[in-house]
Order: sequence, then structure tokens, then C-alpha cells
Amino acid sequence: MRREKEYGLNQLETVGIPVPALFVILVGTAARNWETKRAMRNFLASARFPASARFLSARFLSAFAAATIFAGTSAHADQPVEWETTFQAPATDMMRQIEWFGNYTMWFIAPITILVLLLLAYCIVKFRASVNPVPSKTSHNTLIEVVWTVGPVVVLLCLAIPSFQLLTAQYTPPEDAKLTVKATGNQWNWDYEYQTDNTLSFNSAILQDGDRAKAGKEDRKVYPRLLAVDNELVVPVNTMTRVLVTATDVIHSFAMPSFGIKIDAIPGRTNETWFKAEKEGLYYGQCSQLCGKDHAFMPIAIRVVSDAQFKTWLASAKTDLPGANKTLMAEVDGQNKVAAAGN
Ligand SMILES: [Cu+2]
Repeated sequence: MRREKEYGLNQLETVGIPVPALFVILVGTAARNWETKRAMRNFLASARFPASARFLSARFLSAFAAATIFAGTSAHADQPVEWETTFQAPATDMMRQIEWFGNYTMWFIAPITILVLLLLAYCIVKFRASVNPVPSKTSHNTLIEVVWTVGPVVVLLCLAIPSFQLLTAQYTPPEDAKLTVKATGNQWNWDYEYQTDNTLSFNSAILQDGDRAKAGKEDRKVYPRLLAVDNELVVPVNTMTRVLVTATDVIHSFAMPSFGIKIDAIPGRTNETWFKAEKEGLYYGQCSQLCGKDHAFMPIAIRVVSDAQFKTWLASAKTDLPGANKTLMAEVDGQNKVAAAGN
């Protein structure tokens, strides 16, 4: 008797699950499209996507793209914004592909969820006890069984093929690295080492509020609390950069959302990842492996600059890191002011 009751309750729960899930997916999809009108346009332009699906995406997009409400990010920084529901703007081709795959997957998730919801609603209404005093004893239907086996197989193939292509691409740098940087996670900061002729290494820790004035980092839009660091990792734009990642104490994770990279930093082991940043700017990420009490306070900041700026910075950073950083910051600020003035 008790078991029957439990069974009944479980049945009710299975009916209840898809509704909130559907809500999340539908609202999430709408928000993603609404918010990232610009990013979606890029994705539509660049995606390897069947023409019909592109057309559908465009229709879907236009339905929700009435306003772009989160367009207020700083022109030269990529960082999270409040109420963000989707990815940060991509700064590498890899991140663009990841974003494409995320959107592509939504085209399977949303219809499946709607289909399951409609089927459930249909069964609940049509086969309710009050109009079916004598229940049907149907237990097999060959056509339906073939459909519900072949359908998911096809869906899984459609997801697996681009997914494995993407995974392979992430582990296959398209060219040799021109710059190699080693990132070592510590509790709770990062060490960076440039593997150039004369090795340059320095520590990068969260920017303390009390140090803002001294570092010239008082603008909290550009140097946000909990994301800004004292010494950024500086890399040249459009340059294949290899990152060797390890740790000294516990497992950390080196992650930069705009670049589409995230790789564990494991003591005694060197992991490798790579990126090729396409636009100059200041990008923020965080340690992404729970690593102790100050896990939330070991941000990663990467400043992407022009080739010439990088060379100048690298040469002077070997002797005077704070001075080199200040010079670089002044130069970048000047550039941004000129850009903001519309020149
Ligand atoms: Cu960590």
C-alpha cells in the first residue's frame, strides 16, 4: 500500500520536472538571443551551419532582438557584466567555435523539451481515468519503438560529430607557438614565466583596494574589484601563444572565458593550452578549480597589446616590471581615449 502511494507520488514528480526545465530553456534561449544580438550576428556570419538552420536562427533572432540591453561593456576590456546569461564576447576563433556549438546545441534541446512537454500534456488529457474507464492494454508499437530509438541516435550523432571536431581543434594548435608562457598556480596567486631569451618571471596577485592609487588602477570599470591584478600577463595580439600550466601546492585551473581556454594546473605535471587573441584589450578570468579559502580571490588578467608594445614592454619589464607596466598602461589609455573620441 505504502509502495503504491510512493509510486503515485513519483509519477506526479515526473510530470512536474519538464515544466521548470522548459521554462529555464525557453527563457534562457530568449535571453541569450536578446542579449547577444551582435554576437549572434557574428556567429551566423561565421558558423558552419546549414543554410536552412541559418534562416531559422535569423528569424528566431529577429523575434527577440528588440533591444541590446547589455551593450555597455568597456570598449577595451572583456569582463563579466551584471545579469549576463551568456558567454563573454569571444576574442579568439576557438571561443567563437565554442559559442557556435553552444547555440547549435540549443536547437536540439529546445524542440526536444517542447515535444516531451506536449506529449505528456496530450497523454495526461486524452488518457485520463475519467474518460477511460477501461484502460487500453496496448504494450507494443513497432513503428514508435523504431522512431524513439533511431531519433535519439540521429540527435546524438548530430551533437557528437561537431563536439568531437571542436575537442580535436582545441588540442590541435593550427601553427607553431611564437610565444611560450608558463603559468603556475599558487595558493592564491599566479606566477608567470616568459620563456624568451632572457626569462622573465613575475607574480600576479589580486589588486588590493589600498594599492589602486599607487598602481594607477583607480578606474573600477577597467580594473574591477576581485578581477584586477597587480601585474597582468601581457601578450601580443594575433600571436600564437602557448601556455604551460602547472601548480605548486594544490590543483588550480587557468581559465580565460573570452579565449575559450580552461585547463587544470596540477602540481608535478605540466598541461598545455594555446590561444591566439584577435583583438587588443584587457581580459579577465579566474582560477576555476576549488583550491582553498581564497579560491575566489586569485583572478587572471591578460592584456593583449600590439606587437611593438609587447616588445617594448618585454625589454623593459626584465629590469623594471612596475615601470614597464605603467608605461604600457599610459600608452593603452592614450589609445583608448583617441578611439573613444572617434578618431
Ligand atoms: Cu586556485
